[in-house]
Amino acid sequence: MVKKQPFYITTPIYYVNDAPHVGHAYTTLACDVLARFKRLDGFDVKFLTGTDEHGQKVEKSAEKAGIDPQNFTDKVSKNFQTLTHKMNFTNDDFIRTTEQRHKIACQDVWKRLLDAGDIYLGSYSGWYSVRDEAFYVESELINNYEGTKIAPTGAEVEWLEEPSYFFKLSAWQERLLAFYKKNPEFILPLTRRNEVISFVEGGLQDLSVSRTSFKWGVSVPNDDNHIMYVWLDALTNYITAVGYPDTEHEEFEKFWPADLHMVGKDILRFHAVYWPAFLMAANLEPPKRIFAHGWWTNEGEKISKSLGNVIDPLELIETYGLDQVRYFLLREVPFGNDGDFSRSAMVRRINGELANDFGNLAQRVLSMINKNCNGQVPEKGIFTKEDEDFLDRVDGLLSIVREALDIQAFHIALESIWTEIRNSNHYIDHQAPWTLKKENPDRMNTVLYILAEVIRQLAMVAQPFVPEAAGKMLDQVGVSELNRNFNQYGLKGRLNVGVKLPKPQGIFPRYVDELDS
Ligand code: ME8
Repeated sequence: MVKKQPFYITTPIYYVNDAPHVGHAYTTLACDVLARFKRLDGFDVKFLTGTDEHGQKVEKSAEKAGIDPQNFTDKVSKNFQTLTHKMNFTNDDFIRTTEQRHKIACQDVWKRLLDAGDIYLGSYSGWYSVRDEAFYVESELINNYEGTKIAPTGAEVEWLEEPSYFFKLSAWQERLLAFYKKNPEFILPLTRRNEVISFVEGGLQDLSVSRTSFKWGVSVPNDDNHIMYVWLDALTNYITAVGYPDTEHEEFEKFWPADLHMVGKDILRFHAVYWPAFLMAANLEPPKRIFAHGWWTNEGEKISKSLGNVIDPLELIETYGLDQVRYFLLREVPFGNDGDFSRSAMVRRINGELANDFGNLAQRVLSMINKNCNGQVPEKGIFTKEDEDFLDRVDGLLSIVREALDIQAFHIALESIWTEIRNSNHYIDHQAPWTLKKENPDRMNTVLYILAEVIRQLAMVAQPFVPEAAGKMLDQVGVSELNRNFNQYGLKGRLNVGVKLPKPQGIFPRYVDELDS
C-alpha cells in the first residue's frame, strides 16, 4: 500500500477569557475545510485546535468571574470544545495549555533556548498590553482621544518594571530574512509577507520571555520566580501536540514541520517572526506556512463586547443552519481580506446560491428521475458534443478546487464550483428533459444520466464546505460512503446505470424570515 502523505494543520489556540465568537469559528472552519479536503484527497491529516489558558489576561478574567483560574479555564475551554462539535469540525486533537504534556514541552523548549545561549536574565521596563499579551516600544504607541497612550491595536497599555529573562531576538534578524527569502510562500497572502519583511528589516529588539508579577503560567525551569511569557508557552502547543519533547515520536517525525498554521492577521507577527526564531534557536524546523486571514466586522462596525455586537456562532447555526453558515463565511469574502458580516447578505446567499442554484438543480433532476426513470440511475445513450464538453468541464473541477485550496483561496474554490452549478442549470434549461419526455425518452434518459453524474461530482467537491448537505446529495445519487474519496472521482467513477435511488428530498431550504412570512 502506498504511504499517505502527511498534512498537519493548526488553528490558533483561543484565549479562554470569553465565549467563542464568529471570528474564532471562522478560522477553525477554514482549517476544517482544508483538513476534510486533504483527507478526501488521500492525505494522512492531523488537524489541531485548542485553548490558550495561561497569562495575565486569563488570570484577570478568572478573578473577575470570582473563580480560581483552573476552574475558570476548565469552564470556558468547554465552550470552545462545544463549538467544535456544533460546527461539525473534524479536529483530531484539542489541546489545552494547562495540560501536563504541554508544560513539559514548554520547559523543554526553554532549556533548549537557554543551552543555545539565546536566553539571558535582565530586567524589563516598558509598556505591556494585557489584552494583546504583547510588549510595545514607545514609538509604536498612539494617543487616544483623551491623550492616553494606547497600543496600535487600540488596547490599553501599562508600564511594567520587573526582572525578566530575554530571548536574543535581535540576533535573528538576518537569519529570519534569509529564511523568508528562501521560502517565498512561508507567509501568505503576499501583502502580509511584505509587511513582516519590512518589520524585520526595521530591526528587532530582544524579547522579554518571562514575567514575575503574577503566577498563572508555566514556571521557568530552575527559577520558580518567573513564569514563561504566554506567547512562548502558547506557540509551543503546535509541537506539544505531535509528541514533543520526544522528537523521535511517531507523530513528530510524521507531522513536524506543520504544513500550515492558520491565523488571523492580528497575530501574524508572533507566528511569522517570534515562532520561527524560537524554533530555529531550539534547533527545530519552522513550519512550512503561516496564512493570515482578514478581520470580520459586524454590519460595518468593529466586533467588540463593549459595543454589544458580538456574533454568536451558535445562534447563527440555530437561525440559518450549519452548512448555510459554513458556506456563507467562506463564500462572502475573498480569503485573506477583511469582511463585513451582514444578515441580509447571508440570506441572499442562502436563498440565491444554496436553495435556488444548487438545491433546485438537484431537486429538479432527482424528481424527474424518480418519476420517469423508475427511480433508478437512467440508461444512457450516445453523448453529443455539448454533453461531452459539459462533462469535461465538470471533470476538471477537482483540480481547480485543489489548486485554489493549496493557496487557501476558499473563495476561488467555491466560485468555481458555483460556476459549474450555474452551468448545469443552463444545460438543463437548454436540454429541457421535460419536453423530451414525450418526444424522445431515450434522449431524456441520457440527459438525466449526465445531470445525475454532474450532481455527484458537484456534491463530491462540495463535501468539505457543506458536509451534511453534500452527504445527503450523494446518498440521493446512490453513492455509498465508501466511494466518496477523490481517488474514486472523475471518469473512472461514473455513476452506474440501474442503481436504485432513494426518494428525493429537498436539501437546501429557503430561509424565510418569520417576520416576513
Ligand atoms: O490571539 N475576525 O487568541 P484569541 C476574524 N491565544 N478572525 C477573528 C476575529 C475577527 N473579528 N476575532 C478573532 C489569541 N478572530 C492567542 C493565539 S496561538 C499560539 C495563540 C480569530 O482568542 C483570528 O484567528 O484572541 C484571531 O487570530 C484569533 O481569533 C485570536 O484569538
